Amino acid sequence: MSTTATHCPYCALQCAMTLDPDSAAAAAQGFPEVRARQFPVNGGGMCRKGWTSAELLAHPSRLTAPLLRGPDGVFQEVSWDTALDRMAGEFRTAQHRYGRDGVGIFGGGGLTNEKAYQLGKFARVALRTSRIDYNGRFCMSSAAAAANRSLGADRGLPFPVTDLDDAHTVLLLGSNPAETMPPFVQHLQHAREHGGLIVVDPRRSATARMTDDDGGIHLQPTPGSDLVLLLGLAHVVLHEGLADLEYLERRTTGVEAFRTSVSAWWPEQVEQVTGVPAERLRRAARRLARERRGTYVLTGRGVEQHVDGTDTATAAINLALLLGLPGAPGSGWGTLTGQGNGQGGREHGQKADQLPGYRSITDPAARAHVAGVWGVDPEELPGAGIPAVELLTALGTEGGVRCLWVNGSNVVVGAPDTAAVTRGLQALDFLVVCDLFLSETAEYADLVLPVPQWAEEEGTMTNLEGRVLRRRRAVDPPPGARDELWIMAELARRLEAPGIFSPDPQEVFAELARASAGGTADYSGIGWAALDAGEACYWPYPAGSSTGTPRVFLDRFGHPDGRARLVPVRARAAGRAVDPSPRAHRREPLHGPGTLTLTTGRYLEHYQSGNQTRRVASLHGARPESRLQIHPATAAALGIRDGAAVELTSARGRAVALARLSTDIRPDTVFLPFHYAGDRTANRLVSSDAVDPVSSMPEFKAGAVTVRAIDPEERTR
Ligand SMILES: Nc1nc2c(c(=O)[nH]1)N[C@H]1C(S)=C(S)[C@@H](COP(=O)(O)OP(=O)(O)OC[C@H]3O[C@@H](n4cnc5c(=O)[nH]c(N)nc54)[C@H](O)[C@@H]3O)O[C@H]1N2
Ligand SMILES: Nc1nc2c(c(=O)[nH]1)N[C@H]1C(S)=C(S)[C@@H](COP(=O)(O)OP(=O)(O)OC[C@H]3O[C@@H](n4cnc5c(=O)[nH]c(N)nc54)[C@H](O)[C@@H]3O)O[C@H]1N2
Ligand code: SF4
Ligand SMILES: [Mo]
Repeated sequence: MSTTATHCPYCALQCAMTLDPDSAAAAAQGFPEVRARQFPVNGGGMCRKGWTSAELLAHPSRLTAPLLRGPDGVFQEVSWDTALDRMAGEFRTAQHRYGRDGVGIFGGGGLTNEKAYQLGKFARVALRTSRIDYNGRFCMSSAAAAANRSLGADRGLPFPVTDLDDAHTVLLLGSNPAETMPPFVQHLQHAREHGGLIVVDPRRSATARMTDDDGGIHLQPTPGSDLVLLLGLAHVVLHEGLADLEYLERRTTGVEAFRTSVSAWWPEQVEQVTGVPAERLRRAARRLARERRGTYVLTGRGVEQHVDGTDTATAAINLALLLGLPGAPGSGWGTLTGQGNGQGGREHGQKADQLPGYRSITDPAARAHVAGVWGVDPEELPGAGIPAVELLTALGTEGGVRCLWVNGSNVVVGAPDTAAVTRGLQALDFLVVCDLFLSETAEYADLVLPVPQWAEEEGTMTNLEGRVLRRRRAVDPPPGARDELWIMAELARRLEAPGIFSPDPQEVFAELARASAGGTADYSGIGWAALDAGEACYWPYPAGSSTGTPRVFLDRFGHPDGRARLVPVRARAAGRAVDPSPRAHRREPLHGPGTLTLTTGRYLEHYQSGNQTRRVASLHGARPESRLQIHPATAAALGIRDGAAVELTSARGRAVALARLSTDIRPDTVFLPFHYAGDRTANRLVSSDAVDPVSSMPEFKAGAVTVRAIDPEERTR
């Protein structure tokens, strides 16, 4: 009777679920019963994380009161008034001392649209700081930059997921949905049965294994060489006359410069750089070009989280354009968005250079429009801030942020070079963290504020298809928790901020819709009533529209001339251009002798920094340890046995893990999950020195490490 229809708290698939707090099972377990609900994206399925998500609602280590660090360094529970007075006071002091940019905000792609929007507004209007960015910078920024540059708009999947149900050929680049979005795999079934699943991954991942039967193709390049692989696929398509010339003529610009840019990349040259056999590459290209309708190109973090991630994502779009896929019925290009609200979270102003509706903060017309909605003078809005890596590396320094509010991220585990991040957090004058649990980041805070969880709040989320969904409250939050909209309203009052900061999510959504009007991500026609009625609200959904836009780009691309751009991109290794000439066709070794390439990623059972899933008993039980996936031949050469303790060392630091020998990985590559804390943290090894020049994405997927067996005693907690 009292069941609530909502969506999973975790990833961007946003599987539909029903929560029942009153069933017999709920009474027995002490938290709501979770049931999967029929919905197009999940087809009634869910993964283990979704099934166990409600366990955290009643978790004993939930934060239930504001915690202020006392002079003795110990957290003490304080009242909300004390906490907010202090927070507002610290903001004021830091801005008085260091200027407006002395205060910064770090948001997250898991926040509802309302919270993400209000956070961006709070930064620009209440604090007037430019220093705001968020963890989506580590996630979707390369794919977003590429889509904006090539297609003029960034909606992760520009078509409904269910369009894939009819696909006969799907190229999946650096994406492992069998572990990262298990119910999504049902949409690949048709392609799989037709021998058309092509997976590009240096590991024989759970997804790559799906190509084993039915004649699919697994291409296993060395990490970070995907750009070359894509140039090679484009070369074959052009050389063999398989490009869709009519489409290129009608819908794109730049084809001639593009042709020149790939001309040297014969499959044999590509093989030298990537290790992918030339014939397999040709086979993949021919399969992709077989029939336009039913063919899709999709990317994931494996190709995007690199210093050349934007160019690699661009190369994937270029290939799709050559084949005539984007915006053509029954075919397309897309990227699989990651976090629960990774799509909506990148549209409404958490990003350093952005205003709501996917507008640019440097565009005078956008500033005027949004300032009008906010009731402030456009002159008062700050300019563009700095991206996450820069923001985090300058914490506590001259000219850097001195007082930081982290809301929806666990940077001590999820950000690159965690030792440097930790030093930065310690150098701050004041750190506030809002979270559900005392995360590794919150442990460094001066003030920790407890917020409600997904099933305790109302709001909206935008899933990986750009479809806006309702998140609904099924149970009350713990008495001491307060949601961020209320927190921002209280702070705005204390800071005497202009404009309105409503604590009511429905009011905030209505304002967001107005602020987004006329922007790329236009929500102005979406009302909560339509969302509650279960309508499929895909953006752009301008006021007056009755359907929104399930498929963008059908008639035109987002650029003013309506055409897509073929953007020529060049292959680089470690910052140096790769020479495709036959004489120099070996790629410069990325790393010195004795080093292995470290790539990082995910386990099915854990979510991101693990702050949530490491607390779920059955998930922790299934994956209690970080395991280094290493090829048996490599392990043998290093004297490493299966299950042995190992230490990884990079230029940045060291981390420990247990070895898992597996022939599913290239001998030159090792894989580590990034879900673990302390000395297991993979990001202790990841550098923040080099970032993608366009997106500021760090290199998460191709680092240089040495590995050695260690005495189990050395593997301390
Ligand atoms: N279980 C689980 N699911 C999740 C999440 C989670 O933490 N846990 N997080 C969510 C989020 S935020 C995101 S962004 C998505 C991410 O979803 P995915 O993109 O699927 O996740 P990853 O495991 O990071 O990377 C995918 C694959 O890329 C491969 N790879 C590594 N380096 C390279 C390379 O250089 N080239 C190529 N071609 N492949 C490479 C890895 O071996 C891995 O199998 O997952 C979402 N879903
Ligand atoms: N080495 C390596 N590093 C990576 C990646 C990789 O592949 N390899 N992937 C990157 C990617 S794709 C991503 S998305 C990032 C994620 O990086 P993180 O930001 O570290 O990810 P989460 O663990 O999701 O952190 C979210 C935090 O917010 C809390 N939280 C949840 N809901 C709410 C809410 O409503 N309000 C508030 N205030 N807090 C909430 C959670 O408890 C958690 O502590 O990691 C990146 N880091
Ligand atoms: S696939 Fe994603 S949305 Fe679906 S149940 Fe798993 S974590 Fe939740
Ligand atoms: Mo992500």
